[in-house]
Amino acid sequence: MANLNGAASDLRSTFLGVYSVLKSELLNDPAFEWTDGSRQWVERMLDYNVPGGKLNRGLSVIDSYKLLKEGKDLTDNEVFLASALGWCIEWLQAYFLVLDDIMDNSHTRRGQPCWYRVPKVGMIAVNDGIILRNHIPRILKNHFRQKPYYVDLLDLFNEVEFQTAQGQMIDLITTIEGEKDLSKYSLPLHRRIVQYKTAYYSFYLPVACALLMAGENLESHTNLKEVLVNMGIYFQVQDDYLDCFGEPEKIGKIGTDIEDFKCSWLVVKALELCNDEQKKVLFEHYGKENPADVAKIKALYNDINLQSVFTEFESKSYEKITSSIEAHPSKAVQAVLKLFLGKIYKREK
Ligand code: GPP
Ligand code: MG
Ligand code: MG
Ligand code: MG
Repeated sequence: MANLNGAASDLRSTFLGVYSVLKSELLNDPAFEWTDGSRQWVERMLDYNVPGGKLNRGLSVIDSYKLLKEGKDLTDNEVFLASALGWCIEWLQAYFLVLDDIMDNSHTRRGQPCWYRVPKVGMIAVNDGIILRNHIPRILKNHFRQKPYYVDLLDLFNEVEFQTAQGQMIDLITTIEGEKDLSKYSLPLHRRIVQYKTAYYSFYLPVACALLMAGENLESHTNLKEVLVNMGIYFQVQDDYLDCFGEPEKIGKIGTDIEDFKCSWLVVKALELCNDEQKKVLFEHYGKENPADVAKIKALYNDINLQSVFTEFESKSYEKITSSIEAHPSKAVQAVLKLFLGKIYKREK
């Protein structure tokens, strides 16, 4: 393979090159009797759902591994393996998003219709989600079976998937039709949801993959995990904020949290800040499909200045996370964490 140790701008194209390799292995998986039709379906499904995002999670594995190696040039093989792990996370993300969009009744994702909304896809998307999920252990088997950390990798992906599904479960059961009750929404409930549904797979998993590759034992990195989970919580608060206040052209999706009665950071803060009259508006109009109801909620969010409440939260979180990073004993780990925080601070997409 060509030189894999290029500048940062080349990293993305190197990473995308690895996607093509992994995809073609999966499309020629000897465990299945492929037909042209089935191969075309999976290829289109992968191209539609796997590589089109920001790729932050995937690229983070390579960045983390580099920093853990303290600047030593990586071999081509190391770059390939770190990229393959990065792609496993992107596959996991694709699997989650395909199914999450069905559950959230979403319309668009990454600037295009959600996969289940594509003509002729519909509920085949559920099985496509399962296929995406099944690809992960196949990639790991193809490239990591002989590694001493293979079992730990499998266990890590299983544990993190478990945590995410638990978070998604609480996210969903708070919105059950007929049991909608805003008075149960609070900051601790919100924290519990987002810690599980987002933080582990988005922030802890990439670094944990890099640590395993570097021969580290995950049990000895509890501090690091805590900082990453806090970063993940901050990241999901941003996601909640952008759902309402972001520009769909930038975030690539149209928000549905108000319609879906989600326990979003915004509604939790609104409940905390509003007066009795505004509380009535929230209770009456939150969680309804009708655009007029949604508009009432958005107007209320503006009345209580939620945007500046968020801006305040954003700088406070940045300060807190930065000081917890600086308390970390290892400079290499500090560098990893600072890089991540820098990438998400004040993000607009
Ligand atoms: C993000 O929530 C959480 C996930 C994508 C995890 C889904 C987990 C499953 C087990 C399917 P979100 O709904 O706020 O994300 P978005 O705003 O991108 O739809
Ligand atoms: Mg969603
Ligand atoms: Mg969701
Ligand atoms: Mg969201």
